Order: sequence, then C-alpha cells, then structure tokens
Amino acid sequence: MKKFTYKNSAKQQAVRKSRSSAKRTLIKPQGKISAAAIKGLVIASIAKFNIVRAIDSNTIYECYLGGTLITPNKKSSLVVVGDIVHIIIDEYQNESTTYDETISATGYITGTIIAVEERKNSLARIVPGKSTREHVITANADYLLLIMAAFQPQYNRRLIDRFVVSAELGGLKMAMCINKMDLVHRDDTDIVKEDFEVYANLGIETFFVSVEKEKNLESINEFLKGNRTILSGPSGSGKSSLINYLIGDTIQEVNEISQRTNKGQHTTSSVRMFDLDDNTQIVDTPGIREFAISGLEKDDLALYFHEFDPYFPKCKYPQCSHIHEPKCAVIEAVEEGDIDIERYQSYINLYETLE
Ligand SMILES: Nc1nc2c(ncn2[C@@H]2O[C@H](COP(=O)(O)OP(=O)(O)OP(=O)(O)O)[C@@H](O)[C@H]2O)c(=O)[nH]1
Ligand SMILES: [Zn+2]
Repeated sequence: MKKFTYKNSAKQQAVRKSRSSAKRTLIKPQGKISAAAIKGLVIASIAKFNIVRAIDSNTIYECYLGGTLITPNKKSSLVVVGDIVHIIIDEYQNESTTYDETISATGYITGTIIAVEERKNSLARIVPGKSTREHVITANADYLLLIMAAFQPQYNRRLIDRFVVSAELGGLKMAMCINKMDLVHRDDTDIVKEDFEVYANLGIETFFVSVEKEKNLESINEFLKGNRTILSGPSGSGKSSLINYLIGDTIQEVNEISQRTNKGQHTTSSVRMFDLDDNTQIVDTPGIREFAISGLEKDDLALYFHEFDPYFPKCKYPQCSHIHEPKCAVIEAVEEGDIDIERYQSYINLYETLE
C-alpha cells in the first residue's frame, strides 16, 4: 500500500488560506508546462477539493485551478478523478499568514493545477435539470462496473441500457454486479439470471452476488484485478457495502481526506479512488437516480444497440429510425423475438430523450 505522507506541520498549516473556488480560469488547449511542476493523479474530488497524489513521491496535495489551465480536454468538468495533472506547489507563506479554516482546512499542502493531460476516456452524463451541460464523472478508467440489486431496489433495465451506451461512448468496457441475491428465492434465481443473458451476448459479463452473505465476491475481486474500475449504481444497491468489503482494513488515503473535508458527513457529490493493490484501483462515484446520456445524437443511437447491427441494413428506408417505419427489419426482429423486447424498449425510451 502507498505510503501516507501527510504531515500537519505549522508551516503547512500556515499555507491554508482563503481562495475563491469561483475564480475564473483561462483555458488553453496547449502550452509549455513549467519545469517546476509536479505530475500527479487526482484521487478525490470532494465538494470543492481536488486531492492530487504526486506520481513520484506519493505526497498528497490539495489543489485548486490556476488562472490559466492547459488542457486538451473539453471545457466541461476541467479536473476530475483519474486525471493526470501538473501542479505547482504553493510557496510557504511566513508563519503569521492568516488563513480561513472553513475554506481550506484539510491541512494538506496546497498546490495549483496548471495543466491536465489528455483523457484516454471518460464517463460523462448530462447534469440533471440542465439539459445541455455535460458532467464528466471520472476519467482514465478501464472498466465501468454497474452495481444494482436483484431486489430492494430491483435493477432497472432502462438505467442499465443507458449505462451500456454511455460506457461505449466514453470508451469504457463494462460489466455488471447484481447484488442482494440472498433476497431472491432459490426458484427465482434463474429468472433473474435470464434477464442478463442478453448482455452476455453483447460481451458484458454479469456477476450475481450477495455482499451481506459474502457470496461470490471472489469473482468480483478476480474481475477487478489489474484494472481501474469505476463503481456506479443507484442508491441502495449496496455499492458502499461492496466497497467496504473490497478495501477491508487497508489504510486508504481518501478515507482520511473525506474525514478532513467533510467531517465524516456523507457527501453525495464526491468521487474517490481507492487502491486495492499497486495495479488495482476502484473509483467510487455518487449514487445515481437518473442518468442522461451526453454527447450522442438521436440518429446515432441505434449504432450503440449492437443487436440491431445485422438488421438495420435490411430496413426499407435508409434513414429508418426503427420506431415507426414500415418494413423496418429491426421492428420485425423484435416481433420475431430475435431482438430482446426490453432492450428495444430502452432504445425507444432513449430515442425520445435525445435530440
Ligand atoms: N439483503 C441484502 N442487503 C444488502 C446487501 N448488501 C447491502 N445490503 C443492504 O442494502 C442497504 C444499502 O446498502 P449500501 O451499501 O448503503 O448501498 P449504496 O448503494 O451504497 O447506497 P447509498 O449509500 O444510498 O448510495 C443497506 O441497508 C445494506 O445493509 C446484500 O447483499 N443483501
Ligand atoms: Zn428500421
């Protein structure tokens, strides 16, 4: 496990100072990065805090955006967990520097983010209620593991299919974990499993587990090994229980950070990365209720429903939306039972939400 290098020296306390989080930043797609900059990984984004761990030293810094930010990424969500950033450590002020405990009270050395490296991928969604603003949840992961419950609350096929499309759009591989299998009667287990066969055909593996009864959790550990995996899912599905199981009693920097930044309160907007071993990380994301897809046009949606692939070249109309047109090969395949009706329902449901 990485060494924890926090030291709460008087000098470091002195650099805590009042900073406006609403400060404006000039965005440059490219530029020269100062030789004095340190390269780090953003491991937590908690309220307005960006917590960065230096790649070389593992030192933790609490970072803010500089007046100018070099980033080749899109303007929304300038810095997210998983980003590789370049920071300049703030110079220590003299010991009498005044600081405002409520604004920067975590006790970490502060730094300024001056550049963000290009993201290899990301998980994004539209901010609920703000129909066009994209919100990047996290970047540079390998997998998205969607956690849902078999029961209480039962998994939602519409939501699953939104994640399937978003994962592919964001360049992430996806898998699913169906928790609370202990609540399913033995005779009904196969019925639950049948619902996920369609995803196996799409190359999406599903694990059926019970975190509470510690059933089949080795398969999750095995699956996570060697990758960085985003854990996402609706509130109540058991995501926190699973994360607690996975991290066990290892010391996690981000837990310490959470305690310092929100005094143990549950923050719904925080994203945090945990290390399971040197090559394995999990990224905890806020529980979601709704998930609107970002960066996709209506007419392209069908391309992300891969079971349509063999059929849509056979539709009568080249611009067929597969919703209402006559002689639509996709609709015919649904009627024949060759395309899963639930997946088709998700397609219609999503089609109506896109522009
Ligand atoms: N029966 C059963 N209950 C479980 C299981 N896993 C978790 N729970 C319960 O489900 C509830 C929700 O679990 P959490 O781990 O808090 O779920 P979460 O997805 O993190 O939810 P939020 O914290 O609201 O985001 C808790 O009461 C857990 O004790 C399970 O395998 N079986
Ligand atoms: Zn069609």
